[in-house]
Amino acid sequence: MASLPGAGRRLLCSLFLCLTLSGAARAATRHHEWEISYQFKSPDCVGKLAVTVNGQTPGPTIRATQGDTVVVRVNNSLPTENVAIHWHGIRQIGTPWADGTEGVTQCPILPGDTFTYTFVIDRPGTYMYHAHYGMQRSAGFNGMIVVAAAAGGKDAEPFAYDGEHDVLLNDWWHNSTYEQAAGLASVPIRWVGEPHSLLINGRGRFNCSAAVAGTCNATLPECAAPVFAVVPGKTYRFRIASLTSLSALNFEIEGHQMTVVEADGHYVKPFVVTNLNIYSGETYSVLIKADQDPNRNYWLASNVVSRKPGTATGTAILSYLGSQHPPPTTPPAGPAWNDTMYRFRQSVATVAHPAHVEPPPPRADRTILLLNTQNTINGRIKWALNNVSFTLPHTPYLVALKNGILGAFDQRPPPETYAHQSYNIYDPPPNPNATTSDGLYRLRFGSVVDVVLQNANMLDANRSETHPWHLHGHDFWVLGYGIGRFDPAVHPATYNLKDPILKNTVAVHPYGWTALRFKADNPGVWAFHCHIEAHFFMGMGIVFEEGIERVAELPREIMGCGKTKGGR
Ligand SMILES: *[C@@H]1O[C@H](CO)[C@@H](O)[C@H](O)[C@H]1NC(C)=O
Ligand SMILES: *[C@@H]1O[C@H](CO)[C@@H](O)[C@H](O)[C@H]1NC(C)=O
Ligand SMILES: *[C@@H]1O[C@H](CO)[C@@H](O)[C@H](O)[C@H]1NC(C)=O
Ligand SMILES: *[C@@H]1O[C@H](CO)[C@@H](O)[C@H](O)[C@H]1NC(C)=O
Ligand SMILES: *[C@@H]1O[C@H](CO)[C@@H](O)[C@H](O)[C@H]1NC(C)=O
Ligand SMILES: *[C@@H]1O[C@H](CO)[C@@H](O)[C@H](O)[C@H]1NC(C)=O
Ligand SMILES: *[C@@H]1O[C@H](CO)[C@@H](O)[C@H](O)[C@H]1NC(C)=O
Ligand SMILES: *[C@@H]1O[C@H](CO)[C@@H](O)[C@H](O)[C@H]1NC(C)=O
Ligand SMILES: [Cu+2]
Repeated sequence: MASLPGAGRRLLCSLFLCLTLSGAARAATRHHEWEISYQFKSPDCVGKLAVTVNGQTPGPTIRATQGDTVVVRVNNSLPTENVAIHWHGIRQIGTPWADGTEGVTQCPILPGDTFTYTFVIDRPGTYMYHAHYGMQRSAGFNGMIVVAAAAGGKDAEPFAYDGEHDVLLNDWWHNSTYEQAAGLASVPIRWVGEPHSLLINGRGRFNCSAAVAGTCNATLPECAAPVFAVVPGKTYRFRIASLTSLSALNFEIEGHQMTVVEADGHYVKPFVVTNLNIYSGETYSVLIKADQDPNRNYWLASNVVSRKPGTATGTAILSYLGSQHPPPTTPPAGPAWNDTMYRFRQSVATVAHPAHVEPPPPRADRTILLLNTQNTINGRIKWALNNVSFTLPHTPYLVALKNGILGAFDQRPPPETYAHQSYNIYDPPPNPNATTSDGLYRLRFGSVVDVVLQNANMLDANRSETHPWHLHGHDFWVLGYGIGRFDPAVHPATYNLKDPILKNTVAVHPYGWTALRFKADNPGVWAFHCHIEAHFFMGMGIVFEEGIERVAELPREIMGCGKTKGGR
């Protein structure tokens, strides 16, 4: 790896930080030791078991500088549960085995086992990490990765600020993830419903009079509102990340306009909003100026949009006073939850910063159209792409493909398109029966791939949800959005090929479509899926392989489950 110390370089080491110095270039190796365990927590004042990193939920923020190598040694101290950790937004160039996607890039880390993730962070920006095993993410296993730009490099920020705050948004249920997962797989489905609370940096506030007696304590410091201190007249960068399991959110800072400057690690042509829509798996940076009356505090608020809300506003305090004193107002309730066009406009407005445009290749070598539908299979509710609901194999694709293990997954590739001229996206599926598959799409190395995600009606009449799609191992150019039926003969002519933003997660709006382009130039096997925890669990994902022959020898630690070479 480029940033490991080489001959002729000086190595400076403290306990957890080594610096490699060679001329002006400076890359550090940042070591972390993580113990994953269950702990009793009360993030919203209601006690519950949570999966924690070194006793915390959210876990510690990883801070690094572009070019650094991050080493995380993980001890799985969960007594009866596997673990895998995904580094969301980090492309894992040269280290596809460190992507942390159970079933795709590695076997799960067993209880009592230790596993070390080592990867280079090649770009500045705001990223996240979270569990990628079953529905474990929603048990509290999540955190942020904040990467500074290399000093004086070409990726230096095209904006200035005086201070910085990190905001991790989430939703939270009192039901265990086991109850939730078993409920989703039940016939009939037992749906957990809207979140009990919305969390900001792991804190929320449930109304204790609605809780089971003895489970809720509103005066616990653990669930006190987070406080973000500001000094009048200064400009702050807020890094905002969402790892919700279900909810699309709208975020605002009462009385303060926000200038959007970064999305998923890429600089945005600045635009001003009073409310920011943020979908699970996305990150944004906004700048705010502390220019309001400094004799009071203001609310930070997150509200559910896109689904009919059943959860109180998530709140925190913007403090001019340096105190926890609650603002004198009621927290803002956000925009109308069903105003799709308002959210659509923000999506369209998010384009690359003029000084940081990376033009996409002018045309694609291959186009995959994916119809997103809700379906039934043997009476169970599922999600499917082109009528195929995804299941994870027991042998990780990366291991099966690299080591030539036969019969580990369905060798038939899933369909590349659907009857796009005749399918009525506004009606429930006329025949909702779909099939399951663990087949994957194999991409020619270096080819340019377009994916168009077409949203449709769910099983219930007149309902279509927002799906935030996340691609591992790449950023994609967001070429266009539409509402209605995508027509391959018409809409590609409307694509933004001039200054599209690069992202790793993008919304597909209700009854809408979203078109993406990426280059299949990162050897490995990469998941592409809806970032709603329940939707991926119910089959809403696919997998791409590219350049497997270029992947270096796999570390043995990722193997050992499912079929093994020479084994059964
Ligand atoms: C992880 O496990 C190893 C081996 O059992 C142990 O030496 C180390 O202290 C543990 N680290 C943490 C953070 O628990
Ligand atoms: C969630 O917990 C509540 C209260 O214990 C229970 O009534 C409900 O059935 C649970 N939901 C699921 C999906 O398990
Ligand atoms: C909490 O719930 C109780 C009972 O349902 C209700 O009377 C009260 O207004 C609620 N408080 C808040 C702050 O929502
Ligand atoms: C609630 O939490 C506070 C602060 O930790 C503590 O002093 C109090 O005893 C708790 N109340 C109950 C009923 O446990
Ligand atoms: C949103 O829902 C309300 C009723 O809850 C309805 O009056 C309104 O027309 C809807 N708005 C849109 C944009 O669909
Ligand atoms: C869907 O599949 C079920 C069996 O799981 C079958 O009973 C039902 O008739 C099928 N529905 C249609 C419309 O084909
Ligand atoms: C899905 O499969 C069912 C059953 O084979 C079929 O009737 C239906 O038309 C298919 N739907 C789509 C969108 O291809
Ligand atoms: C769905 O919407 C259409 C058109 O607005 C309406 O005619 C129909 O009654 C609605 N169906 C249901 C089940 O609400
Ligand atoms: Cu979804």
